[in-house]
Amino acid sequence: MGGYGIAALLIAAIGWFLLERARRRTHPVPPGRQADVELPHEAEWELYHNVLSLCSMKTRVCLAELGIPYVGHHVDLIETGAYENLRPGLLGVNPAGTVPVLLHRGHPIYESHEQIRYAARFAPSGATSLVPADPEERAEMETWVDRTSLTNPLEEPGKSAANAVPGQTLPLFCTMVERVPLHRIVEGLLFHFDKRRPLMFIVFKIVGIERLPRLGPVPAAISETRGLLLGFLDELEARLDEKGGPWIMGEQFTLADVGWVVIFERIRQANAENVFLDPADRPAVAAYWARLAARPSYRAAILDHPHPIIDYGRRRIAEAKADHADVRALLEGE
Ligand SMILES: N[C@@H](CCC(=O)N[C@@H](CS)C(=O)NCC(=O)O)C(=O)O
Repeated sequence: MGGYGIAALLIAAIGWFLLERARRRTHPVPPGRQADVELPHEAEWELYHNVLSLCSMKTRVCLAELGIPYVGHHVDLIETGAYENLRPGLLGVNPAGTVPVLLHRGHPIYESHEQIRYAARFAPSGATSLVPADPEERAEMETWVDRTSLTNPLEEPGKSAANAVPGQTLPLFCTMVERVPLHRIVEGLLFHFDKRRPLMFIVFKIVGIERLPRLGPVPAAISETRGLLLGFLDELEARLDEKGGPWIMGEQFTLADVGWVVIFERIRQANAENVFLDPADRPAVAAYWARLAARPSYRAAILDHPHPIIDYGRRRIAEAKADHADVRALLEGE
């Protein structure tokens, strides 16, 4: 190919990239129900979600607890194999490019903590109430909902248990990404709104979990967030002891409990139950998790949404811990 041919190809590639970038441009969206946005829909309630995403799991648990039927649209994130969230389909539903998005009669509701509050408020009549009737108790419940709300885990890992848990998810990302082709991650490098994430996935794919203990700031992030998460679990243990359970607000199962299901589930997926959920360390928390996992909502929202890549990631972490003392020390804080 001559010089002209190469130049034409280069111009075409740049043109394609600029066009695609414009089509996939993201921007922040305000939280809550968007009264001025109405999207095509077939059911009263619809959910755009991902099997692994913490916030998606939370909204699914809430909908299951309320007995709200919904049409689900699964959206792959790179963790489960592709950047579907960066393609025009999902961007038309959420220009921020994230899941979950709950649709009620075609109006999107953004932010999972807003979605669970909204669903609890507008659930069909006859649904169990997930909010205490007493205003003081309601306000107290809100402080617990905040502890399981994901906001900005990179900048504020200590703000909530949900912000601390992504640090404990890094080893899971590192093993799951073994199953994700490199070119799919490169799509993120071109179009993701936060380039740090695809970069991290590429590095994880290249180095593998065995070299995680020597991977720049990663070990420090894992041990810092482990300490933070253990602090939140200590607080939860004290609360359950003080209230006598079975739930955070006492007898009533509320939105405060919904968020913990998915924190515990993430700990299970990351093969870290012995670090965080040992009954010898926190008996009330361990018993609480057993009660949560026995609820039908856990089956409907989590167990009924399996993905082979999650099981693979969990298994690989177990193998790496068994075979490499430094990986075990990093993940278990010995
Ligand atoms: N604060 C938002 C978080 C939304 C969010 O960041 N979702 C993640 C999954 S948990 C996502 O879609 N990430 C896509 C990506 O980073 O590529 C909520 O609670 O809904």
